[in-house]
Amino acid sequence: MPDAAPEATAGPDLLGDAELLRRLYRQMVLIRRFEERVHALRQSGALQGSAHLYVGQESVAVGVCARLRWNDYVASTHRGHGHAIAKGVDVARMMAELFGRETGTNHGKGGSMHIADAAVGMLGATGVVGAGVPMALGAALSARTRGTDQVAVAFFGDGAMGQGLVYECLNMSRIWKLPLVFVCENNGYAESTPVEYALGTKHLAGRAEAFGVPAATVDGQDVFAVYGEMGRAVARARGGGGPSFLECQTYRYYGHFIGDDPRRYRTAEEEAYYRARDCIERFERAVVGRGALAEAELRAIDEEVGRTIEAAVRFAEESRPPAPSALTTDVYAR
Ligand SMILES: Cc1ncc(C[n+]2csc(CCOP(=O)(O)OP(=O)(O)O)c2C)c(N)n1
Ligand SMILES: [Mg+2]
Repeated sequence: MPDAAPEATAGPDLLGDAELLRRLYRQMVLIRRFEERVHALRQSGALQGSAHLYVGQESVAVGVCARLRWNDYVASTHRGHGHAIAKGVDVARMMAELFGRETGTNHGKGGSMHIADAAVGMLGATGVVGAGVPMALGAALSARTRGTDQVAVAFFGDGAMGQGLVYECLNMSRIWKLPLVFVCENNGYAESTPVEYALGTKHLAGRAEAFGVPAATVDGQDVFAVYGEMGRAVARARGGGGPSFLECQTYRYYGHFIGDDPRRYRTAEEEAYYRARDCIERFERAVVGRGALAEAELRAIDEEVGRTIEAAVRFAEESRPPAPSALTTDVYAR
C-alpha cells in the first residue's frame, strides 16, 4: 500500500463554485458530527438500540445527493443515517427517531434502520441487505410512468452484491431504460467478511456491465470524484439514457454496528491507510490549499453544525415517546 495520501480531485470549475463547496463541506461534517454524537450517546447509555455508523463514508452520500433534486428518490440501507442527512432529512427529527420519540421521522416506531421522509424523497432505510434496490427501481419506474424527469438512487453495500435481486434489478432497469443510479458502497467488508472472500472478482463494475449498464469505479473518499461521476449518471438518467452503476471504494471507521468495537477482522495498518485518506481532511486540504475557501469559513461551518447537532439532541430529549394509544397507528396499512 502506498502511504502518501492523494489530493482530492477538484477541477477549477468546482473550486470556483464557493456555494457548492460550502454545501459539500457542511453536509459531510453534519453527517460526521451526527454519527459521533450518536456513538457517544449510545456509549453513555442515554440512547438504546442498534445503529450502524456511516463515519468515513460521508463523501459518497454527499457527492451523490449533491446531484439530486429534492423530489428525486433515494433508497437506503441499514447504514442509512448519512444517506438521509445528505438527502435533506432534518437531523432533529432523525435524532428524535433514534430516541424513540413521537416527533421522530417515523413517530418513534422505526428507529435507526427505518428512517424515512417522503417529503424529501427519502424512501427509507432497511435492515434487509439489498432490499432498497427494488424500492428504488419501483420509484424509477413510477417516475417514468408519470412522465417526470425524476431520478432514483439505490444505495447498497458490497454485501448486497451477493443478493440475487440486485441482478434482477440491473437487468430490469436496463431493458426498461429506467432513470436509476445504482450506488454500491464498497467499504471492503460485509459485517466481518472481507469482500475478497465473498466475491469472486474485485471488478464489481464488470458485473453491471454484463447487464448492459454503464459502470464506473470511483475513489469514494474523494467527494469531487463521486460528484463528477454522479453528474454523468444523473444526466444519463434524466435524458432518457437509462441506468448507471457506480462502485464507490470507501471505508467505515467504526465497527459494523455500535458494539463491534474490537474489529478483530482488520488491522491497525489498514485502518490508518484509509484514515489518511479521510474525505473531510482531503476536501479541506484541496479547497483551503488552493484558496477556494478560507479556513475561517470552514471553522464557522464547524461551529454552526455543532450547535445544530446539540439542538437536535435537546429536541429529542425533550420530546415525548408515542402515546400507548398510538401503538397500532402507522404500523400496518389500513
Ligand atoms: C438478506 C440479509 N442477509 C443477511 C443480513 C445480515 N446482515 C446485516 S448487515 C450485513 C452486511 C452488509 O454488508 P454490506 O452490504 O457490505 O454493507 P455495510 O455494512 O458494509 O455498509 C449482513 C450480512 C441481512 N440483514 N439481510
Ligand atoms: Mg460493506
